[in-house]
Amino acid sequence: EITDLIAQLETEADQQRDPETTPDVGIIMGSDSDLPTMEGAYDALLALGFEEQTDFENPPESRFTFESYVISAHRTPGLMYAYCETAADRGLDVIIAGAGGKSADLPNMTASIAYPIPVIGVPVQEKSVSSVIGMPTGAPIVAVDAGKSFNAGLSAAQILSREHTVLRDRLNDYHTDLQAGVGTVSKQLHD
Ligand code: RP5
Repeated sequence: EITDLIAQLETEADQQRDPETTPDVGIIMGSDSDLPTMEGAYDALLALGFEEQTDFENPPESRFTFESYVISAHRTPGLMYAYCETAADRGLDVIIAGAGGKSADLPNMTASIAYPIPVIGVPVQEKSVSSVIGMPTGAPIVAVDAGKSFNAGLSAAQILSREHTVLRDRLNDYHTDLQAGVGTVSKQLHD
């Protein structure tokens, strides 16, 4: 099954599709068990009007899309290489990669292999931080705080927004909404 998936990724890369029809953001994680942490990235992108693209051949309606895969640096290294090496030709602009445990190597290896596609690393646990962010000079990764990934989704949209004004507007709206509850006296405390 892994070999089928690798072949599929290579076929998709060969198609050289119009970037408007390919996923913009790839969300990958080392295990299904990372999903509760990685859902924040989905939530942020969905809130900004992205849709999940589950079928590479049939893009959803939204211009902005993401895909997601479970890929393990240790259990499926061949798949990790194939995903990273085909990422640019498959049209991805940003990758969000999360992994947990002390050997959280998926984000850092993805950043190395998929370079220069920007990779946003999500350390699924506190103990994963050093393996996600501890990169040698010349092999950069950007990362968010441990255990939550909403900001990773926002950061991915920020990167894309440099090219897409509509995303810039949506991020500004999000920021305005965010400020609405700040600086006011908490009603809850006074009720
Ligand atoms: C890491 O090992 C994964 O990213 C996950 O956080 C951790 C444990 O994986 P499971 O044993 O739950 O599949 O590579």
